[in-house]
Amino acid sequence: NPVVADIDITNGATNWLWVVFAIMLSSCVGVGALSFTQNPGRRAFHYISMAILATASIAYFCLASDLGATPIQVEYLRGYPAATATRSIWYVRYIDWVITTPLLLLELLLVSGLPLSAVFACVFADEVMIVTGLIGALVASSYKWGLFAFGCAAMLVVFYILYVPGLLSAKHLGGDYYKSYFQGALVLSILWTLYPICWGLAEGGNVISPNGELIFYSILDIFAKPVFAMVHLFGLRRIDYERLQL
Ligand code: RET
Repeated sequence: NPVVADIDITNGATNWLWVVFAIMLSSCVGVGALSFTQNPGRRAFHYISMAILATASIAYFCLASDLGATPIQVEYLRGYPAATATRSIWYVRYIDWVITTPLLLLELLLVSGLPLSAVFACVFADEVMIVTGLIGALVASSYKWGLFAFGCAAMLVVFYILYVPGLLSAKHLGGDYYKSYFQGALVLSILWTLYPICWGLAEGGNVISPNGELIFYSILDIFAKPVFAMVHLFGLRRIDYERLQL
């Protein structure tokens, strides 16, 4: 097998990654400041958002400093079907996701009024999704697609809980709760669906370069973390919090 250049060169995306780091850190501080405009009893969602944004800041610090990647043998390289090469797999992003995606779900599900058992079921499916994605990314053979399939099935379980029992329960809480919850669930599910697409093109199929992958995921992360936090926090201004168990 001919050896072609390893596709782990990520120069050039680095400045952009520092920009994303700054966006995450300043949003974290911004949400903290915003929390002071609310009564202490209405700050739980700000604190969850701050935890998410703090985790993302550290993850982007690692990405921008070229930490948290490992070379993995590539099975298929576009243009070089029989080539031997490695690709940088940024495992650090999965460490971020395994912490932040359950918190994002918690932020949303706390508005649904679902019982703790349903919240845990959803968080469990979410963890299956992230961990299978990580293992799949670290596997060189095409068994990675089996892990990817488990991950996608787990994401469907998450969406089922959000849209079936979640919506029903939010409806019981009342119109304003329902509006905030539905808006959050819609934004979240549209954005989350784009992550496995990026995975398939990057870690999975090696169709896009690691630079392209860093840009793709980082734009998604900006929408899924700071932008989602803002949309959700402003959406919550219309509810009275009295029916929530925080
Ligand atoms: C993977 C691959 C396995 C199949 C699926 C995936 C979905 C990942 C998602 C990640 C969301 C991350 C967020 C980060 C925070 O900003 C693991 C890529 C379904 C949905 C929201």
